[in-house]
Amino acid sequence: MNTLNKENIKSGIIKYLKIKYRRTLDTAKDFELFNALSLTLLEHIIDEWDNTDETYKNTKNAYYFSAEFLMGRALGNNLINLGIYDDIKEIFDELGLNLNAVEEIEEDAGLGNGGLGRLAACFMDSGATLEVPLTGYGIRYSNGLFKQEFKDGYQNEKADSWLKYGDPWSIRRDDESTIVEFADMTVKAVPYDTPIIGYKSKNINTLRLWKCEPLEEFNFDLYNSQQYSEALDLKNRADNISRVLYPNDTGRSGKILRLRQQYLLVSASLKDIIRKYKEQHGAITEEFSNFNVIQLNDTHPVLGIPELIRILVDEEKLEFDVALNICKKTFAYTNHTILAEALEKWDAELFRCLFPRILEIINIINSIFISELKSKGYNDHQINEFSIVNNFNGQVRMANLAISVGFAVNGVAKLHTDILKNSELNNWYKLYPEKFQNKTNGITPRRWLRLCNKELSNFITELLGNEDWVKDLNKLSELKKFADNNEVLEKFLQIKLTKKKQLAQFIKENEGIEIDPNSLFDIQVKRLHEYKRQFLNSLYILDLYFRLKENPNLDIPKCTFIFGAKAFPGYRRAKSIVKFTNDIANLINNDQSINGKIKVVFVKNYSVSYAEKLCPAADISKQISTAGKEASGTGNMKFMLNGAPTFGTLDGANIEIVNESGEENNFIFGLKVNDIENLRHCYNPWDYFNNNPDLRRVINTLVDGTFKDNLNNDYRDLFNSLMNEGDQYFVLADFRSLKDTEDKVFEAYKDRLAWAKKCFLNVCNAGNFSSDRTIQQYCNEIWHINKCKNTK
Ligand code: 26V
Repeated sequence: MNTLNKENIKSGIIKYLKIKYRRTLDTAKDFELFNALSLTLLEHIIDEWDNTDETYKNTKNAYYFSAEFLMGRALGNNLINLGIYDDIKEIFDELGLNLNAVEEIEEDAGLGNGGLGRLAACFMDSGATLEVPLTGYGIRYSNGLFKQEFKDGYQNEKADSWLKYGDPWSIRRDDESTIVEFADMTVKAVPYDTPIIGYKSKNINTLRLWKCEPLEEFNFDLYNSQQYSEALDLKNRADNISRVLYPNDTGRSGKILRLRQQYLLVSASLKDIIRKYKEQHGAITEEFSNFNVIQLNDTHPVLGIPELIRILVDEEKLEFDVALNICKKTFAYTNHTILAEALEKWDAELFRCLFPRILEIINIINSIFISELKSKGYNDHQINEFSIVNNFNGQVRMANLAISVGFAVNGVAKLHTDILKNSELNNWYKLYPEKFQNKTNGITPRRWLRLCNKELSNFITELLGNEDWVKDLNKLSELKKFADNNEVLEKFLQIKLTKKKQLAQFIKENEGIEIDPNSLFDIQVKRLHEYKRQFLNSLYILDLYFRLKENPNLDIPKCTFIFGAKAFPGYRRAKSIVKFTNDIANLINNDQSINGKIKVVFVKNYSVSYAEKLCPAADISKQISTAGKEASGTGNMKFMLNGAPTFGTLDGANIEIVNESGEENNFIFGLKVNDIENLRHCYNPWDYFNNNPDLRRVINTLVDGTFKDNLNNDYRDLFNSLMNEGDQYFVLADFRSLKDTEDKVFEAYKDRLAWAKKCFLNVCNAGNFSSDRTIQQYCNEIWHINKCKNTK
């Protein structure tokens, strides 16, 4: 560390308050302190950042291409990783300032939708901590994921303005801007670099995000001839490209914007990589892939494949087959979902309008690929399944492009990879068995324990005698020897209560609802989707409420059910589930007759920073997706690491979680993948409806007027999804099993110490779910890159 001590931190803060805001310490606002402190720290790491770049120059580098990086807040995490959190806290205390308030003023960088974007952020942290040359490339959306509000129980979306207090950690690098050409417009991609600080390491990696701008601020000629709006129109068209994360892409204009984003990302990033390569190595040859490997985070950046060929052939004058060979050794692809509707397919016609040369290249790749298939003896039907361009409707299938050219394809949890190999992508697996790999996801222990649960972190450090576990999470298994130590378990429970009190306070301030920290906190937070089955959870809670009303002496502990979820703005059913859950919460929370025995809170605007408050406070982590549908899940890992048993189906990474921590320390229920396969042919939700009066009672509330939906048939539609459209996600089939398993939770929760032991053993066994382990596997098995320590 470049001489960071109390004095120069203080003087740094004072200096930046003065030059940025004309303020002094006693008049500074929290956001001004946030910026001044951030700039002070940035100034101190710049040299190490430069040195890290130097260190990586002559070695193989990995690039993570991702349309999403869900970074959350930077300040607290950077303080932890720099190892100076406590020092800064002391300085702030001495100055009579509130560090916590300054941390809380920071807006989340919400440049992602959910798991896929957050995984990218965790990977960045692990890359720097493991000291590997890993750079992230993405888009600097001016507006990230929408802000969620509720009105009459319905979700409303507001624009997110994460930049309102500035973005002190990023540096705009105008000098490294690149030009990106579309058929109908040429724009400038300006890089903004954010340092990724390795935990207690001198390696500072880079996240480079592109902002799209016009080549000229405005067209002077137009302006001069007083065509003001035309002059600005060109600027707006360019600005729009990086304006907002995932525009609604149902219409043609939305699709075009989304494609422009994808092309901007890959074209600018590849030109950047090539510029650096040529500075080091001169002209491009097949050697390129000995120095560069690109991980495609889902299909969103797959246009990078034809774009690299275009650059190599058209600009660097390589032969097509050489360029294609380079691509075959450079790109690897990660699949994050088996849901067909999420696999990208684009009309070739859109490609023709935006980048005809890219379409031409895709067609050439495809014809080479098809002749290979022919020579291997595949028939026309099989070939059309593999084909990058769909023969019948002319659509370009991005996953097919990625798998046919890329050298590796990976799933994100064991079950997910098996499903890809054995069913979804079985034809591809038979064609290229050597390409398929599994890389079970992970989470960074820095943000998801060390930062968000300092109380538990300190206790773990005290028990283990050092902080090595933060960098080597498998060390948590050494805690197992305390699993029967009542004193340790009591202290562990005390910490859980502290975190629950903190969350209760936050919920009171933000949601206006009082919850009892001594009640059981059952938490389900994640994106809202039918397959994740928040609906099943809501129906269960409603049933519990009805039973409680019938029998006020029902033997259950006091419970608080917490939801957090954003629904895609255009996903009607997901939005109806938000409304239904809010209506249930309203009904239950306002019914004095149940004495507050159960409460339901749907927190608004669930985000990374909200997750940091929720995960440490959970008694139960709800992970109840239809088996086979959740590729991995990573929230499940965050809860486990903070000591909450998983209440879940055998799906995604839940399976590995339970394998590590034991079925006896979790609550597994419901249909398994096999059961679902067998049941699918003969499934009739009405059988369950007719045979289970409790289930019938709650489902009927959707159509009997118990709840009102502004007369727009939202509830009727939800009813239909279950009863008249075959209940695709097996909500009815799993209802009874969920209920029986909830009863087991209530029973187990009665024995405080036995409960504490279950929770504690989850912490002990969470080591495998560090993203450090995941990234090490990517390094060893896909990227073939080595640790490269910055020693300067
Ligand atoms: C996207 C969409 C968009 C349109 C509406 C339907 C739909 C359904 C699913 C998705 C998911 C896109 C990819 C994604 O975020 N996958 C998540 O990746 C995580 C990291 O690997 C993984 O833990 C989650 O299980 C997986 O859902």
